[in-house]
Amino acid sequence: MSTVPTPQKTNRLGLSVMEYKGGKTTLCAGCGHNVISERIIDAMFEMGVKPERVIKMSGIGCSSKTPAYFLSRAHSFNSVHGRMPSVTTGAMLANRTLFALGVSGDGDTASIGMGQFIHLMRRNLPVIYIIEDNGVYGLTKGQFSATADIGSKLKTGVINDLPALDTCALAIQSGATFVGRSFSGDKRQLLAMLKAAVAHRGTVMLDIVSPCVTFNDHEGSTKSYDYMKEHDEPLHEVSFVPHFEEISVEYDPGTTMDVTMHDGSHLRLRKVNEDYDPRDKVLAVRSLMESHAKGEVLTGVFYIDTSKPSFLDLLNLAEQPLATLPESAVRPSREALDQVMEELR
Ligand SMILES: Cc1ncc(C[n+]2csc(CCOP(=O)(O)OP(=O)(O)O)c2C)c(N)n1
Ligand code: SF4
Ligand SMILES: [Mg+2]
Repeated sequence: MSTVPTPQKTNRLGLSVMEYKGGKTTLCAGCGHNVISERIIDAMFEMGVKPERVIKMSGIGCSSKTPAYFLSRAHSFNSVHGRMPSVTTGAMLANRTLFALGVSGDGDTASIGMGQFIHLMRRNLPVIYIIEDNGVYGLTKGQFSATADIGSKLKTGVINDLPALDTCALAIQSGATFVGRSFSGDKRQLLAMLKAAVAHRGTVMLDIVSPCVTFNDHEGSTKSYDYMKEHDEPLHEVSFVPHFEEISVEYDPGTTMDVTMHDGSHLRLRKVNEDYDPRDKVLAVRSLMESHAKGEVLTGVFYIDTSKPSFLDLLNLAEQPLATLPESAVRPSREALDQVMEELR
């Protein structure tokens, strides 16, 4: 009896999920970063993003190694520690048709890369910037990073006596237009947020708590699986309807906020506790500060602004990617240069 092979599910580009995979991970088994790579694969597949259009950008760290483990058909640039934002900015200016996905760590972002991070947020460059946040420098054997909470404990018994930087509050204040926090262990929320991130045109900053099983998953850590299970406080239930799918589930405006995104997709936030408007910047920062003071880890989409122009719009760049413009279009003629020199005399 012959068995008929089941046809593989394909997306709107006719690609199977296999075409979104990458190399085999070399990270520790159980590392939260591996789960995030899986969700990125799912989100890109389900949104039908063409892999060849994607530029995977990263800095240095276990987290920054992960672009090797998804989308092997995409372009990839593993930059210097903390310098991914400037390399990404350059790449996007050279070719505005690319789709930028940056993966960083809490060390890569909140210490050596902080200056670059803030300026990237401020510019609202179209990029999805992910921080795989484990509160330690995993690659260099688990020292505290600047996102580690005050009072959290290393395996060696060392207590962190400095306050944590909140990268979400910083991103909102600096100018990013889609900011949220999730947890690698919350499959549904993370996938919905990543898909919405794909639909956004501007800087998306997602801080994803991602436990380091080797150096920061013990009792006394505030970035462990157990701690997150007990303290994760979802602000709302996040769901997402892409523009190419028919809306099949109606919603009650009294309990759910529907945000229409640039491409016509819908981000739906069903309230869990109280009214929350993710378009209110002050409320977003206040909610983050209040929940932190209560010892909770607030997750969800904190802030979204679909009206602010992206950096590429602001610069009024030519539609044709700069990288493909012929020399005749980008090189001033001798006459033009002579004229400039004349004017400077
Ligand atoms: C200029 C420079 N300084 C220091 C280092 C050492 N170093 C490598 S990775 C890293 C921190 C990585 O931490 P994080 O970004 O949180 O990534 P994780 O490994 O935790 O995923 C440091 C300090 C380096 N590679 N380059
Ligand atoms: S050291 Fe930590 S962050 Fe690095 S791969 Fe292992 S579990 Fe992940
Ligand atoms: Mg880290």
